Amino acid sequence: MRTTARRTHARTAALAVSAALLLGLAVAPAAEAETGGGAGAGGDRKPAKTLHQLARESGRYFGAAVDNPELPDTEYADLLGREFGQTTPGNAMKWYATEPQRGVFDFTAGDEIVAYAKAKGLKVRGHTLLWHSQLPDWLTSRTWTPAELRSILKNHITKVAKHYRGKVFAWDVANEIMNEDGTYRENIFYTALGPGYIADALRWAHAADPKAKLYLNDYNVEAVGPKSDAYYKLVKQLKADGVPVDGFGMQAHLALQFGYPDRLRQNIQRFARLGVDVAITELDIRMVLPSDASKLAEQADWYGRVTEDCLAVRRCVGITVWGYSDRHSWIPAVFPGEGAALPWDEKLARKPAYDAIRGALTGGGS
Ligand code: 9MR
Repeated sequence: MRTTARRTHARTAALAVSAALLLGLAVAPAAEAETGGGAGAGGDRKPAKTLHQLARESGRYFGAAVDNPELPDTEYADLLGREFGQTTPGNAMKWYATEPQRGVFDFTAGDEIVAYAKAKGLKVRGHTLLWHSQLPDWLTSRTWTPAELRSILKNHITKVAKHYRGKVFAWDVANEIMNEDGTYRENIFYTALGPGYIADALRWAHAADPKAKLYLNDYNVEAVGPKSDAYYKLVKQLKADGVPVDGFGMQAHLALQFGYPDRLRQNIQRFARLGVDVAITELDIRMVLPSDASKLAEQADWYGRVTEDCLAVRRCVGITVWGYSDRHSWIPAVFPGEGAALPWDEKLARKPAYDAIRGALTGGGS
């Protein structure tokens, strides 16, 4: 139903444009209408609001991840500054980058993103204080006693969170700590310290930056299922124990071939009822390549639905897309033969997904 309605609407819009062209009417180039930076030729046309400005109207943010090597691509980076109100560093704040040697901290890459964000008026989500992946060799290449590992983890979290105090508004404190079946992932911290490392990490992060919103964050948790159930139980327990947990991040790396997570809205709602915020933290919607009009229409429909599902719950505070153009995306390297996952294409032209997000943010569907 929903897909049909959206497609019908898209078709109607396309027909209207064709009709206007036939009649010789001026049709504003999309980029100009979006970011014209001023009035149109007649002086009476306001530039269209950006995705973030629209999200802002309901008290939310609309953001995108960025990685340091992308910043010199100024055409690309300018779009980030123009369209979004929030950014997440794709890699710059991960352990391998911030503590490349034991006790030796390097904030160069993270600071670069923070400076860029500040210059463009974007707020920053910190990502991530604790993860099983992208750990430095010094940490993974030998074994540690539980006491050593606890002290290493505490020091890392404390130093990084203190450095970015006042510069990030939220942290993904613990990233991807559950298995698909809802058991704890046996990362080096779990193996040495048991599940209590998660509460400790949250407490240390809170001590270092009392104002930052502290999140648990994972993928494949958008639907209701064993993995999201495990987080639900964990967040409930942490709250009951007075542990500082403020939010649950649903990464939302979706793929058309696996179907839409139908109970996303209900899932967001149940976390909100536990008294935590929810954020869509790493949204992208990939497809098996090549893309075609029907896949792009389905992708657009999904982008619209995710946006609507977030908007439907007061405590869903914002949406971050993981990159924004197919020019720079992690997907083709990890899932060969898949991609085209973002709302802008390689040439930075807006895809149907962009209009669908916009439609959802303006309450008119896509
Ligand atoms: O976008 C990140 C990419 O540049 C890295 O190569 C990759 C390494 O695992 O991590 C990507 O970001 C991940 C994020 O930190 C956590 N959730 C999954 C993301 C995609 O892999």
